[in-house]
Amino acid sequence: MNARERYYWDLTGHLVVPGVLPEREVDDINRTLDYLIDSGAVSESEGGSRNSTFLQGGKTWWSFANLLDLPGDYASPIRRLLVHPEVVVRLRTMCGPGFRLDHGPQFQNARKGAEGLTLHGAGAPHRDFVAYHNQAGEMYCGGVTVTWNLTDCPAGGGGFAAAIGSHKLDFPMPLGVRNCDDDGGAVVQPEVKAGDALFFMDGAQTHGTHPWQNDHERRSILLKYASRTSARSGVSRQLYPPNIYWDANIVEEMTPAQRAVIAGPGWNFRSDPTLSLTVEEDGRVVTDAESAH
Ligand SMILES: O=C(O)CCC(=O)C(=O)O
Repeated sequence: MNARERYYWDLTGHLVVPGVLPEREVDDINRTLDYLIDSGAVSESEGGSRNSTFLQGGKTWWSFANLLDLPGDYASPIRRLLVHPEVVVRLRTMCGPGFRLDHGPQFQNARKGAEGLTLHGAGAPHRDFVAYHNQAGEMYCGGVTVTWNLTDCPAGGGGFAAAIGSHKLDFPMPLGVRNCDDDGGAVVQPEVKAGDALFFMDGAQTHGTHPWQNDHERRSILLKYASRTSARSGVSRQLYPPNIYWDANIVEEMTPAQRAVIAGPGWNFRSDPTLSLTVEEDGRVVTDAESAH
């Protein structure tokens, strides 16, 4: 990652690296995606424009959650993306050595008229598992997504959109930015070409999708990486139970509060009150599930 890229990444929260995949590799991946679409394995879903006027459109998204779960030859071009050297050199700087794939690779497609997706993620409120900071010349980001583009996304034609610098913000996101109806020029939808790799601070940067207006399909594959110490989603929910990490004799006699603190990492704990602790007025430490509040 050179000084120019570092500057742009730190300033904006995303980075387009042009021309990473040669045409031959783009074609290989497109063949895999053709197979996926022809076999009917993709699911059609709403884009998530909610009550936005700007983001409105048709229900014309196709998606597939885990492209590693494809038969033999179809998965090979996707596996190569996992540790592509152009990704590795940059993620070492962006997330620190030891970054990992948290979830994906997921396929995202849009056809002409496809609605957009409201913007989400932000520097504030602080969320440790995706937060960005920069100290003493070292950068650190809990969650970075690499989007591989298999078709062109001309600027202004729809696709990935982001609020520049929002990963450093300390103010709540205005509604006009979330729904793109009145973004005051804060949101950009950069040009990305087939074969380019787009990096963005997933969760720290405010980002989403502008409606797809191009005649050709959008085809993007998103790999959701995390720093080694950050567990965002993916399999983390299944890996919470303390008995995955500790022997049965250690876990068996423990109180629910003791079990909560030896459970595994992940951010989904917010929806599971048995995994977070609180101190009651009488000084007892209990899980939120047990708490009287
Ligand atoms: O690439 C896009 O259109 C945006 C994807 C997105 O919002 C996400 O992965 O959270």
